[in-house]
Amino acid sequence: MSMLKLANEMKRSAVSKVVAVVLIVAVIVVGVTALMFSSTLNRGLLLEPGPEVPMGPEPEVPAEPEPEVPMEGEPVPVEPEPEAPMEPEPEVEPDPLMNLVRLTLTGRDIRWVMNGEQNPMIEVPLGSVVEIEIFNEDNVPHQFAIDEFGIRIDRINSGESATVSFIADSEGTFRYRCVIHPVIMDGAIVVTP
Ligand SMILES: [Cu+2]
Repeated sequence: MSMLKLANEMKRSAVSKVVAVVLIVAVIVVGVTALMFSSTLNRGLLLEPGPEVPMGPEPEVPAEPEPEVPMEGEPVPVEPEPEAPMEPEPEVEPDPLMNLVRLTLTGRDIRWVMNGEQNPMIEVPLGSVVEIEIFNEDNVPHQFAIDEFGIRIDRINSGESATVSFIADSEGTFRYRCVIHPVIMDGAIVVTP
């Protein structure tokens, strides 16, 4: 082999070596770059929010209506109680236990007549309410009176009538009469116990 050939061979060998080194370096660079890129990618993946895990829609908690708490100092409205209907006060009525005696007395022939009897004796229980309806069939006026019970009604003219009532609250025998004809229109009322 000539010297030139050898030189060429050496030169070719050197070139080969350089190419090899360059290739190696290139591979290293590419590899490192790839690693760095990978690392960056991983970091990025780590940092970036992962794929969203599909979460079911959050169950809506129904908001409980807050009980209305009256503010302090605020007047609490008080519902007015329904007014009880006013009951009318019962009118004072006569004691139902009280005995009511209804009588009819007629002035006829200048006498007091009851059931055909002239100037009859009238008996009533003590404490009874005595109601006497008086008719005047005579042509003259009559005037009924019982002094002990303070009764003296107005004159009853011919053909007219009147009613007198009183409580027989005294026991005994009393005189009833006509003020105008006291002698012949005179009877007794007996209040019995
Ligand atoms: Cu008379």
